[in-house]
Amino acid sequence: MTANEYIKIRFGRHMDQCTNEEIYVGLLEYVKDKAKSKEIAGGKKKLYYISAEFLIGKLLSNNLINLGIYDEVKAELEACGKSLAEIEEIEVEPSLGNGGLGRLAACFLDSIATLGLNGDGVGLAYHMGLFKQVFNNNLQNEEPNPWMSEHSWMTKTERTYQVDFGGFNVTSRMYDIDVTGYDSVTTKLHLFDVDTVDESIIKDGINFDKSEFTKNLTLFLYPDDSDDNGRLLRVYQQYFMVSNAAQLILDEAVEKGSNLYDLADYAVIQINDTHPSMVIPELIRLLQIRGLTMDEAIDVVSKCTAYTNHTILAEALEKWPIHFMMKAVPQLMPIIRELHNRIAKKVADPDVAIIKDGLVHMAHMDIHYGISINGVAALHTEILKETELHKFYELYPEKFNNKTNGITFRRWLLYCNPELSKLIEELIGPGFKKDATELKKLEQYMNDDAVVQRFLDVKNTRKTVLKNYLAKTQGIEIDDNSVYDIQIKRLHEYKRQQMNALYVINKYFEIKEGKKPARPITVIFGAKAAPAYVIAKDIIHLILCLSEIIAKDPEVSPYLKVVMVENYNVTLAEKLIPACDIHEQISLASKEASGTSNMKFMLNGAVAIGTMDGANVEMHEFVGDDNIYIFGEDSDTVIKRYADASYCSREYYEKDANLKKCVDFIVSDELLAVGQKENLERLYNELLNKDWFMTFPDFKDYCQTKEKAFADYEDRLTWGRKMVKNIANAGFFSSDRTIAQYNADIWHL
Ligand code: CJB
Repeated sequence: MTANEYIKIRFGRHMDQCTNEEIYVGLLEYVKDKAKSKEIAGGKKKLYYISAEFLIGKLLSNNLINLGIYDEVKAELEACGKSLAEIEEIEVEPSLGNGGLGRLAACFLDSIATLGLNGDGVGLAYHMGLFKQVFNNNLQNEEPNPWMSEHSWMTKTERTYQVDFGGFNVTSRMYDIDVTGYDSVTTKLHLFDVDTVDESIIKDGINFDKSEFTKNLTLFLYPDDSDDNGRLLRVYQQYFMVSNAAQLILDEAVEKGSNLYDLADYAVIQINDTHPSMVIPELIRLLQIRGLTMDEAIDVVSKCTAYTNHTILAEALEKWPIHFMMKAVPQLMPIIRELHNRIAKKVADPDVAIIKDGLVHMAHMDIHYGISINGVAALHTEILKETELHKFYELYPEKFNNKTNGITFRRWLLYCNPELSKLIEELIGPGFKKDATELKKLEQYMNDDAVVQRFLDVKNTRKTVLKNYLAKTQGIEIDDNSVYDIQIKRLHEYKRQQMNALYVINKYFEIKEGKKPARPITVIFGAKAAPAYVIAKDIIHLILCLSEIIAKDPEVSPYLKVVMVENYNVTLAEKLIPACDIHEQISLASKEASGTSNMKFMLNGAVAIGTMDGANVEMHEFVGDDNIYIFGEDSDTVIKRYADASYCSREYYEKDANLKKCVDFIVSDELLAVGQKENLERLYNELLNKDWFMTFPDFKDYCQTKEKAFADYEDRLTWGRKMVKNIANAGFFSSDRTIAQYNADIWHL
């Protein structure tokens, strides 16, 4: 049945008589039906990918592509004067993630289904998602980001569980979202929720009564944790997620014939960062209830779980105070103590203990009681082994392994850049859609000027698409003849948006002094700051203030434009990435575990300016010095600087007159005229007295390297060759490769 026929039955009218809303609902149901027909019984063993975040993005087009009906449906719509792009606008993007970790989980689900593996995602259905970012007076404000609606990709299931917390319990319900593989099977993302959640308790932005846990449990992702009730709520959320997951895992295993002693033959659990770590004691607890002894339960669970580390930043390696755990999940503490004691008996070193100084170290539990620990890029895994988790590596060298991240080429090439996808297909055939390494064949065209020109033409088309999109959706005007220099990622000091802002200031001065760039530059930022992360919000404030004063300055504005897109999300990324010329991957070396936007940009023919950090290192290896702009100190130097505590930002500031001038501009009259004194002074002082992520030592090299990139950009064909080289070498970064490696080394499905 065609979409048109389906809609006719559903609404009693032909598509051309339906409203866009009706067509959207019709297509949604049509796709769900098609997806259902591709569900498989599944093998004996199943992967459960548990994650606090699944940043899935809009699903309509992605599903149409994966089901192989995109062109057909698009043509049907066009035949009755409708456009798929307009229909897509009706869909609300679910905001179930924050950044790379959540988007990675979504890419992984796509690849799991595409490879036909028996694996599901498990997470939570946050009613208001993360938050919606709104700018007022050059400041970030937070608002709820509702996305659930009557007609939804989520399907209510009959599966409900009881989850007991200290002092109260709730009944959960499971909702499913179909995950369609590309020309393959359908798997599931299971999202748990509670009926008692009450959206009306949200007042004034994203504030709500944090003590009403049955009403607020699944309201928001990452609720503010700056006070005790907020932190407690996060523990409740995590336990709610894993208790549901554990009950589901055991039930499904038993349904398939497990006697529970052989659970590892039926289930493997990937713990995505430490948020789902409590699944270990929870499974042990449930197995004991089902008749196993403590020894047996620990033995069984230790064969089933694997942990992925996504960061070496201490703030993200969760440690929960015992008194929180006693209050929230008292039933788990005796088990955690037992797990701790068993390790303590074998290894005296407190650095590897599960409980230390009144805190439960979630990652330590994952490492001692799991089968695998992996980092997410080669450098990151080496740093884990050599530095951050060295003592664990000495204990369990065989458990450590690397799985360099990847991205799904369906969303990040076929869907978001149809023009590029078509050109590639014309040149090397359709094989790259299933086997990304075939992109390498593009290298044969690097010296064919006519072909290289076509890549440049596609880029120009996409730059105009972005220009029109930003004008329409955000009221932002940009010049599509300028160089698009883009940094989009969570706002965090280690990612160093502040260094990019200092570069903007540097350029502002240069232009004022008469040194005009060969071509106008558009610097685009997109980033949300965690609501309680004060300095991150100050950096957003600085960028928005810079944007305003530059736009108002007739001397500078013809040559430089600064844009901060509002509420950066997957939908915006899909427009920004294909249009980008130069992408910023400028984290302090050692701190960005991998990065995944770097891979998306590379695939879409943008050239990186980056430090030797995360997956940039592997990208550099593939494309060579001429096709990526590397700058800055390397991770060894940085790690040493931290170790000997020798860094003093003020020394750099005093020594480098240009740096000083740029930093001082943050608190200049010009900026204070459009910005808030408190915010700008706080940021200025932070940089001058701390600069914890060492922007000053890299600043000069950064500016010089950017100048080189802008100069090179003017030789258009040479630049085009760099683009082709990047696209041709992006194949390694397909999440199909990453998932095949997880399966071969860890899951064994
Ligand atoms: N990451 O997005 C997050 N959130 C965290 O709390 C910790 C790490 C990111 O995970 C990505 C996927 O592995 C990495 O590419 C990225 O470097 C890391 O910051």
